[in-house]
Amino acid sequence: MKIYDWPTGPYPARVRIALAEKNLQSDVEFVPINLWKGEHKTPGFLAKNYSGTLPVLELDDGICLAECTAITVYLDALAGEPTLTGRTPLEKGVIQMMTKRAEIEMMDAISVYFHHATPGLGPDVELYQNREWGLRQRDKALRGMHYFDGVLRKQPFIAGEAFSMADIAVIGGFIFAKAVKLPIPQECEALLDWFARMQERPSVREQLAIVPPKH
Ligand code: GTS
Repeated sequence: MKIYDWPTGPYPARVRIALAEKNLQSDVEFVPINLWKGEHKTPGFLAKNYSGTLPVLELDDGICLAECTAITVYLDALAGEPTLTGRTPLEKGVIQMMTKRAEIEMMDAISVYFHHATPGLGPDVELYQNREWGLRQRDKALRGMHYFDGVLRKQPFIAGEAFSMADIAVIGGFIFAKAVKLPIPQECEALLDWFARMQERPSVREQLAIVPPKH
């Protein structure tokens, strides 16, 4: 298998964490795609992923899977413990719901902030920017952090009693927040405690230790 990725990218980080949790890193070859040069918008890459985003998992027969959630579901089904996407129908449903919520309410909102209200990937890649929209999405992400803080005041993990793909999605949001210098509000104590606990996991520590390359 190949993974088209960008080593410090917050979305690719989600798949790297899932791979490490499932002990599958040695089964994949990482192929770097330079976002700053717009390599993810070339016709060749768009043929692999119509959305022009990373990460993409390419199987040995050439089939490509995009979207962190879809890739994680696939990887989870390949190997044993820990289960990242749930065992019972209810667990599976809740994990999918909370993963999507982590994207809509936090990670994707931070991404819009980055692409619209900061220089983003630079003028050659950011062909349209709407600062007002970006700032609104930044505020939405901050509201999302408060929401997840409330969730974690009642349960140890984002989707309930066990670590899952939903925790990885919020960790991805935190990695993005750090990259765009958006601090986690100090009053979100349960969220910050949870993040400290997440960093006890080697899969997460490994991602946080990667130093962004110069571009
Ligand atoms: N919904 C997608 C997913 O879950 O995979 C979002 C993927 C995404 O936005 N990836 C970023 C990207 O390709 C990569 S990174 O910012 O995390 O490194 N961004 C480039 C762009 O032009 O949007």
